Amino acid sequence: MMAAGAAAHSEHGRHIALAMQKIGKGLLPAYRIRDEDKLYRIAELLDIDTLGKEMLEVAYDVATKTLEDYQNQDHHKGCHWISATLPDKRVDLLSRLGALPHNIDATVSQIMARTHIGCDAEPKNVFLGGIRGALADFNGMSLATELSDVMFGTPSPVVTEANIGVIDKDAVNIAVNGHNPLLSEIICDIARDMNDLAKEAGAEKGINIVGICCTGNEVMMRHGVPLATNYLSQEMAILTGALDAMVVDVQCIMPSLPQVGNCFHTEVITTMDENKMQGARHISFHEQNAVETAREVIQCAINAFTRRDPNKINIPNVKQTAVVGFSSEAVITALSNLDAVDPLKPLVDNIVNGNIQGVALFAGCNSTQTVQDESYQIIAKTLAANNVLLLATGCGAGAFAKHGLMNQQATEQYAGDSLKAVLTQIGDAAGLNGPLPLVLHMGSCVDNSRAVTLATALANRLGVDLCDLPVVASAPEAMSEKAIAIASWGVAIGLPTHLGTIPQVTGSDVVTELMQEGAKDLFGGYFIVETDPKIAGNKLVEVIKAKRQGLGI
Ligand code: MSK
Repeated sequence: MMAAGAAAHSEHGRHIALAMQKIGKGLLPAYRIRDEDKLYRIAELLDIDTLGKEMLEVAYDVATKTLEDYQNQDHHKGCHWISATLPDKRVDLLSRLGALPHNIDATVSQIMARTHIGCDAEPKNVFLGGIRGALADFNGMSLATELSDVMFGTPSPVVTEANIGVIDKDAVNIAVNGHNPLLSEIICDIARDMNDLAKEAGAEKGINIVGICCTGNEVMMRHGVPLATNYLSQEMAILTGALDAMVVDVQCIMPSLPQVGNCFHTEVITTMDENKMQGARHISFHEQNAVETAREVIQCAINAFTRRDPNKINIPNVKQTAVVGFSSEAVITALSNLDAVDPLKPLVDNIVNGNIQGVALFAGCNSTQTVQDESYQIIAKTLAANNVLLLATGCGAGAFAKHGLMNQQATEQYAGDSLKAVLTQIGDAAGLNGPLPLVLHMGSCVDNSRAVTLATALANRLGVDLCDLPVVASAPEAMSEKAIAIASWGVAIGLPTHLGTIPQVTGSDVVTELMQEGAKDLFGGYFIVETDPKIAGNKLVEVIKAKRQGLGI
């Protein structure tokens, strides 16, 4: 599962990096570099000389050096992105343990080889091999996130809406579902051009793009596109009878969608040649013809709109305001309103004085083993009442957005007094006329690296390792292989990491012990498996208190 997760995130990252290389050579006119400052910051981070180079040349060099993380054959050299993004102390520890990958592809391949019948059968060795795969996942997601920001813009706070009520019966509704923003970004651009065509077809309000899963998170945080739903309820968007097309790319797409679509007029459109579904229309996407593909997809949706059966339309009137788009840069910008010279200082001071007890990152999916979205809310409310700052990504972010925990009212209602005071101080200084939202939306599941960037900055600032910080992670509904990879690197970088679903390891007492106590000794991070969300919330509060004691604060 760790290898599959690493492969999924890293293929996504490779796709982005290869596209950026082509942009650097001027071969993809539909795309451009939208965040030049970030491009140069990354170039510096990766030790790339930019002197006298054109911006596109720098983009090419950044993409090329990034792709070395898929090709390096020297076992003594680690991946560039891990070395550039984790604290030195952590990189040293992982290196001593032999847990650092030297090459993403080779690491995935090695895991597949060593788990073949008759190979690695020593539990700790298998576990550490898996951890290398998980760290390859971290590397793949870091580069995917950061290069996406360069190409599509670094998210900053934007107000939008979430839940199934964002589907509008008077518009041509197109859902973008999956993970990779390469096509959805262009669909957002081209939809503006084709709006009048939709009106001519009878859609009073033109085209309404809505998001599902993590492609939804990507376009929500960069363009304020409303989120219809997250993983487990993706079929429900079709059941409204008003979804004209669902366009999918990669990962977490239910193969049942075309069958559900057949009960209505909905076009289910696959776009990646390596991700097709029986019964779906396939429109092959390649960056070179991104605009034509986007036009074809949108035209399909407009045509489908004309075939709608009004008697089948039933859109539940549920939606919530959500303030989203808190990249690590956006958090630093918000903090800089309090201290322009040293933006981290207000955060550090409030953690040290206890106004903020700690930080929790919610990551991961929905699972059929739980009531959808419920445990996220229970754990978050417990932590918020105990003055813990909350961050979220992926379908966890979707859960909070849909249920009204990503707005100012939620902060007023659920945050403990000192947390509320800090969020209000930052929000007011940022011109929001009130607090920051209760849960900060950091992006899609590939964007978990954003939270690590923030945690690394905190650790470096305090001169400690990540495992010393009062920072925890929680995946209450972990389901996919990617979620297992994320949780595993969370442990490897030192975070106590809660899982609300039981991982498939309980057949071995040795591995079960290794994940919990054994991992603690090796990494400082460890798994906390707890299926009861009330108990899980309290356990995480206790962990944060213990970490504070360890720091003497
Ligand atoms: S989509 S990996 S169900 S978060 Fe990113 Fe959601 Fe988990 Fe898929």
